[in-house]
Amino acid sequence: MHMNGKSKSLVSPILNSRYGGSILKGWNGRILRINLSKTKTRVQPFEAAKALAFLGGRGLAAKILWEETNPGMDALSPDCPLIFAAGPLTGLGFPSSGKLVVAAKSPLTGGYGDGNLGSLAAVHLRKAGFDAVVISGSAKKPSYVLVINDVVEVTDAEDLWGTGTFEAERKLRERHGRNVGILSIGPAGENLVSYSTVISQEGRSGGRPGMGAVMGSKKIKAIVVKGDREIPVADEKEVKRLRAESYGEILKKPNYAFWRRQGTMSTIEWSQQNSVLPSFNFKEGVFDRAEEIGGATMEKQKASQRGCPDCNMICGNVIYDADKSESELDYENVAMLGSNIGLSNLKQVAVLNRIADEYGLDTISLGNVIGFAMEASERGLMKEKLEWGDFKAAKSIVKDIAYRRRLGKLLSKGTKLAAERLGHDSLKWAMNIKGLEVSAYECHSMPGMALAFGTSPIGAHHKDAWVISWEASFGREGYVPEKVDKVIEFQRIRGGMFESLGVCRFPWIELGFELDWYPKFLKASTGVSLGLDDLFKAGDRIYSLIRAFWVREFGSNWSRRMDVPPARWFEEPLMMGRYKGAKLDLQKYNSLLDLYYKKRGWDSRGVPSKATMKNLGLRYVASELQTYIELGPSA
Ligand code: PTT
Ligand code: SF4
Repeated sequence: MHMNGKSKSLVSPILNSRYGGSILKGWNGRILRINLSKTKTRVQPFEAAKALAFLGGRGLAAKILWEETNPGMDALSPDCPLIFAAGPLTGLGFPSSGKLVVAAKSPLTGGYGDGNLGSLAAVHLRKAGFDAVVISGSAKKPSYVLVINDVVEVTDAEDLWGTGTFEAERKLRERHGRNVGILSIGPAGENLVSYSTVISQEGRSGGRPGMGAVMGSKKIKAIVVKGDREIPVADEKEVKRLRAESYGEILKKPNYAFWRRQGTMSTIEWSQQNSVLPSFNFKEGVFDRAEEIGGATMEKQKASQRGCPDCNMICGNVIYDADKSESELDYENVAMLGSNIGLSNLKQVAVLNRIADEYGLDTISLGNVIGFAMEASERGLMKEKLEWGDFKAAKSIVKDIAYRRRLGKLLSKGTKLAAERLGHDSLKWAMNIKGLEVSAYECHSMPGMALAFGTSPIGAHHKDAWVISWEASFGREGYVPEKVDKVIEFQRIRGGMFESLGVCRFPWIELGFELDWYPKFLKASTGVSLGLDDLFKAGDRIYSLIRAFWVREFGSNWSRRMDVPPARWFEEPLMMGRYKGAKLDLQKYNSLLDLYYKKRGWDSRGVPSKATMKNLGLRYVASELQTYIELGPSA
């Protein structure tokens, strides 16, 4: 093993390899456990029954968090585990399968938190023989974890602490070679900013609800992983055949060429046309200078393209920013750090985006807190002067947030806490749900998307149910049952299946790559025949388990109000654009929420009933949950 001469190993390097692995193929059947406080590593089996019920990725992470946390635990305490979980399709070379989930109790929301990122680390983790790595305890001093197949070390990282993620990754590559996977945190994670994330490959970020801070609280700067083993599969010939055929199928999709040119960036134009581009802290859904930050403008400046491993749709578009550095753009980043704060110079937006990656801050929450501060300043609620679109001020706030100083200290805890401190009516326009800031879709006239945000398992994130483009064509302003069905359908596919199999959802959502491929991939690699319905049922199981986690955390403070979006969307109509005058109706939103609960088998508080949990094989969850809150027998 290659090691830096100056590094010191803090943990016995040889793993206890007593567990040979899964009786099923496809899964490794092994979870790497690292306890930093006890300086111990071990391999825990990931049993077949658990794998079949929870698949991997988010499902596995939710199960571990349910079992290994107690309600009320400080998310940043050493006992709270930090989980990196790949899925059974990760690392097998299927299209867009280089993904993993990073999960922990969230220091931002106090509930379940996770994120999904594409990284070589996902592929290497699986090839090192693991399905997941779970880190608990805390190192005594800054360290990084090095996993090379079965050899694990926790190594001194004092020379890396304080560096940005790009520099840390560069240095670690110099030390361990180009062909390793690296996940790191920046100063924001080290300083425990509540929405700090884990970064990889200078432009992949995961774990919006503060997974970076959880890693920082354990004093872990980075995880470096290298694996060169074959993952055992059930039918090697079929895996090879499916791989070749499916990549070819993606190339044939009509939207492929355009996607390669613009990736997610064309959503700026789409959102503007549909009056859902968040502008001026979600006050409006149109931005008069949207064109300047749109996909077409990006294309003219595009310098190169990057992506996750094992993907022929690579979608990270790189431009040179105003500081002449490379910055990888995506829709959410540009909307939140552009129109939402009134900034229309793409190169300046790209600077904010790049430094967010270097400090390791989530761009969505960042665009929200900056927008919130600009609005507070405009209303005269704080002494700092912050004009809409002021790039210089925004840039210095980003740094202050990462180091938690001056105004950045208040903003480093997210909009909910900032509004609670600021007072007046600011909670109404602190754009978060359950404490997680809303991602870049304005919902004054989109009740279905508002419901998707309201019922997302991590707080207001779009990844589980991006129903907005369907809703725009279906009939946007109606409060009809079809919208509830669509939210649940998408949550099953995106939030359940994709998050747990370890694959990217873009081939399906952006190009129409058929869902039927995934059961085929799973059968060939694991030998197990799980149809889409089985995968959706696993999704429902995972959803109810995560909901139980939230309810257990909040106990008698849990309320359905936690599934309701901020007051701005209900009380302040849009003042501009085609949908001028539009706002959501609270009573009607609540009737959609009631129907959603009913269809999920949750009661009128949004708590899964005993019967629902029993049907999903979660009887043990119900037994425990009812020691915290009374459960209804049926919904
Ligand atoms: C994701 C969220 C998103 S969703 C974006 S852009 W998007 C923002 N990206 C950030 C970033 O970049 N830097 C940063 N400092 N903060 C950022 N915050 C925001 O984080 C990403 C792609 C994208 S680009 C999306 S939609 C899809 N997301 C997937 C998902 O969630 N699951 C899945 N199975 N497949 C997905 N495919 C797509 O992946 P979070 P990535 Mg991200 C720089 O992590 O916490 O889930 O928040 O993963 O590897 O960067 O790929 O218009
Ligand atoms: Fe990553 Fe984009 Fe490929 Fe998805 S489509 S795996 S986000 S590069």
